[in-house]
Amino acid sequence: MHFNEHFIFGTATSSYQIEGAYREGGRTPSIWDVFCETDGKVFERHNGNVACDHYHRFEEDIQHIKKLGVDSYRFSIAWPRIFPEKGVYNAEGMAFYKKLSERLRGEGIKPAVTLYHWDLPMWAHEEGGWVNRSSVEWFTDFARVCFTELDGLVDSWITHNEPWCAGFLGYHLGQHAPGHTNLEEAVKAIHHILLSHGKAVQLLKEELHSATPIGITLNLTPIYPKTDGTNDRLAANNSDGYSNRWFLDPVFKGTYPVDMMNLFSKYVHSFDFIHPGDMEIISVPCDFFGINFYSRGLVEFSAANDFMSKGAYSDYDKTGMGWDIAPDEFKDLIRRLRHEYTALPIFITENGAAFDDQVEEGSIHDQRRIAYVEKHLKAVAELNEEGMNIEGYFLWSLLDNFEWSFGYDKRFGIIYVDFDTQERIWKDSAHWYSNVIRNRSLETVSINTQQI
Ligand code: PNW
Repeated sequence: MHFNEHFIFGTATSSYQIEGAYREGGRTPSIWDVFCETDGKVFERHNGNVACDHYHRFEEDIQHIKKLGVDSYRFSIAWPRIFPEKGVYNAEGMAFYKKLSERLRGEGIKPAVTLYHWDLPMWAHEEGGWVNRSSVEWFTDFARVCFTELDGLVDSWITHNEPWCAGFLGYHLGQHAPGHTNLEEAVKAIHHILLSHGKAVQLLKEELHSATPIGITLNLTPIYPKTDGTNDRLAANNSDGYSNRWFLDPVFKGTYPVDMMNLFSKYVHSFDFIHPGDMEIISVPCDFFGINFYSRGLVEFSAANDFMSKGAYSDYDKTGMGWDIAPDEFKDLIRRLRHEYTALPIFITENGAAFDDQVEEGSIHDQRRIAYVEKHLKAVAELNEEGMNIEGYFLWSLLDNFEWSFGYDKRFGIIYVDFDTQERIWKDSAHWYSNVIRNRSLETVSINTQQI
C-alpha cells in the first residue's frame, strides 16, 4: 500500500478546540463559550477557556507538527478574534494567524485553513445567527479579510467545516451551540451557511482573482438499512437524505432533494428563504471536495421518527465514541460520490478515533487508534488504485482537545495532552503515523510498529 510523492499527509485541529486564551488578543465570546455555561449541554461543564493553550504554545506545537513530518496542517480561524464586534476588525487577532501560517511555511508545512469551524461570534448570534440571512454578508466580510490578509500564506481554503453539525446538531438536535431544537431554523441556517460558502468562493475567484484552491468540507455518513424490508430501506433513504443528500445535492447539483423537502414541509412552513439565484451560487464550482469520515449509520424503521430514523444495534467493533468502525463502508461512500456527484479531487480533511488512552510511565500504547487509522489509510490507497483520486488525508487530531459536548472526556489526539500541566506526550500512533509518512507506505510501518 503505497502513496505517491504528491499525496498530502496532514493532521487537523480547530480554533475553539485547542486555542484557549478566550479573553485575549481582543477576542469576544462565541456561541460555544456561552453554550458551555449552559447546564446539561457539555460534559461536566467543560469549556474551551484554556483548552490546549495553543494560542500561547503554537511554536512548540509547530515543532511537533514538523517532527511528525506532515506535508500540511489544517487549522481554523476564530471569527470572534477577527471581528470581536459587528463591523469592527481586530488586527491583533489576525496577527496570530499570520504568525502561525508564516512559521508553518517556514518549516515547509502547508497551511490548510478552515474559515468556519463553529465558533460563531455572539454578536452575530444575538442578531439571529445563521438563521438570519444577513449572516451571509457577515461571513463574506470575515472571509474577505482572511483572504486578503493571509494571501500567499495559505495553501488551501476550506469555507465551512461540516454544515450538518453546525446546522442540524446546532439548530435542530440541540446537541451543539446554540442548542436550539427547531427544524425550520436548522434548514434556514444550513441554507445560509451553504450560500455563504458559494459567496466566499465567488469572492476569492471572481473578485480577488486568487488562484489559491478553495472547497468545502462535509461530514458524510453512509447509511444502511437493518434489514432488506421496504420500511427499513425507506428509513435508510430518509436518513441518507438528512445526513448526506441535504448537503451533497445543493453543493453539486444546485437543488435540494425533493423527497426531503416533502418530509420537512411538515415542520418547515415555507421554503421562501431560498431566493432566486441562490442555488446557482451554492453550486458554484470549487477546486476540491473535503470529506470528514468517522463512521457509518445502521437504521431501522420507526413510525415516530419520520426522517431521522432510529439507529439500530450493530455488532461492529466500535471506537470510544461508540461509533462503528467501517472502512469498507467508507470505500462504498467514495465510490458513490464519484458515481453520483463529483470528479473533483477529494481530500479526507478528517478521520481518526477517540479511545480511552492510558498513560504508562510517559508512553501511551494506543494500538486501537493505530489499527483504526491503518484500516482507513489502506482504504484510501485501495480507492486510489481504483482511480478515485483522493489527494490527501488529514488525521483528526494532532492533540487531545475540547471534544465539543463531550468536553475533555474524549481524546482524539495522536499527541496526548495533560490538561493540568499542558505537557504534550506522543502516543504510539504519532510515532506510527510519522513512520507511515516517512515511508509513504503502510507495509514497512507494520514492522516498525512492533518495535515501539
Ligand atoms: C467532527 N456526530 O465533529 C468535527 O469536525 C471535529 O471538530 C470533531 O472533534 C470531530 O469530528 C470528532 O467528533 C463531529 O455527532 C461531531 O455525528 C459530531 C458528529 C460528527 C462529527
